[in-house]
Amino acid sequence: MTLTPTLIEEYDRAALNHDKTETATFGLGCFWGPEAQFGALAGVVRTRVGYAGGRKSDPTYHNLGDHTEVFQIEYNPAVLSYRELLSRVFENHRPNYQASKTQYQNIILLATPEQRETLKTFLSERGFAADAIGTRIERLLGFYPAEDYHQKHNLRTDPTLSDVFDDSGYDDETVRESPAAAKLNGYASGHDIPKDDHLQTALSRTV
Ligand code: MHO
Repeated sequence: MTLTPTLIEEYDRAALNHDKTETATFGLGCFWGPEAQFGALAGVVRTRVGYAGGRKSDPTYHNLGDHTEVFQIEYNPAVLSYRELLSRVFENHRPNYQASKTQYQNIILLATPEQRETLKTFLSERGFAADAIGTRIERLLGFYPAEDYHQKHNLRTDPTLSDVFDDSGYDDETVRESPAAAKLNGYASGHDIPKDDHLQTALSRTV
């Protein structure tokens, strides 16, 4: 089996039948890396990158105002919990440090009271006081998707993978919202993707 447009389309169609997903939003520096890393995880269905945490309306990469680069993941809570996501977020940054540039700050953007509760418990178990760490913790008030060329950035720079999406006739928005693209973006960045995944099988037989 090789990676084909049909395989990608079938993978994405199957993802539509997933149980309800939940959405989590974090900032951990330049958004390209964490979008790929978290996109590779089992249970993550979709990813996108964007700008949040500030007040400026309609920010763009070159006119960001007070916003921060963030990544947003849609995940299946039956497979992956918000708590597990928090564990990974804390493996991926130093809570006692903060970037001086707002663009690259570490930030946890809470979307629901449940997320707030889970974070509170998580922090107290780790011995952190929410107001004593450098990591920003705020309510998610808005999310502005970043420009298309930032979405699935690593996938886009790998023609052997991105050509398959072109052959499927996917436009930029479809790539942004594609579950297959989230996984393959992780793969393109050197992350393992789930072993029981048809995409992984296709890839392991092409290389
Ligand atoms: N301009 C930097 C960071 C990009 S990130 C989307 C680079 O090319 O690596 O801020």
